[in-house]
Amino acid sequence: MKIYWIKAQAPMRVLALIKHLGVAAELIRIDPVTGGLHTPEYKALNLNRKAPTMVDGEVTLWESSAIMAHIAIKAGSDMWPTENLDEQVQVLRWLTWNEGHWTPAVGPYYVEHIVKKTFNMGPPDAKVLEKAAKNCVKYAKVLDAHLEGRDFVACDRLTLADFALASMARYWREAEMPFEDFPNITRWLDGLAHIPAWKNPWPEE
Ligand SMILES: N[C@@H](CCC(=O)N[C@@H](CS)C(=O)NCC(=O)O)C(=O)O
Repeated sequence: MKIYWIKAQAPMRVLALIKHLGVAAELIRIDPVTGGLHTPEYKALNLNRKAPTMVDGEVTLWESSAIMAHIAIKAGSDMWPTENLDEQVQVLRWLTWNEGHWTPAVGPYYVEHIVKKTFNMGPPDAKVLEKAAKNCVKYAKVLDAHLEGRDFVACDRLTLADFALASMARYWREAEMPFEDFPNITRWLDGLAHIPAWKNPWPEE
């Protein structure tokens, strides 16, 4: 299995999962700054020109949730439930919510404070952040209420939903996400930080 990755959050979920489950894979780092996502070879694998992309034998996949499901199935892990389909639907619900609501809600903070710094793209844009606050709080309320009395997002155990949702928010302090009034979210994020593969998802280089 080959995983093409850049140092950003969608690929990070996949890298963390691979490490957590001990799956053997060739991890190929791409430099987005020098056009690595726009080469003819990469576009032949992923016309979105985004990372991650997985190639496993005949299967080429993009979208981190789909890649994580493929890896979990292959590893026989119930982080993507395949025996109890009600559980699978619960995980799917949160993976979908992540793409549709959570990522757009917290993404601007992550991009302005973390991505720009990582790739030397200049200072955070205060106007973008000001505009983002209302949406972020709206969806943080949803997640915080759901996490009341829970340590994990779905199925009372670690699933792909935790890695997907937490990836955008793990640097909430540095990214200045307005989570001070959402103690269940910050407790959950701090709890995940105890998982070694989550704490250090990046490959040794
Ligand atoms: N929904 C996609 C998101 C893919 C995506 O947007 N990847 C970002 C990194 S988190 C990327 O490749 N950005 C590089 C660029 O847009 O040039 C997934 O989950 O895989």
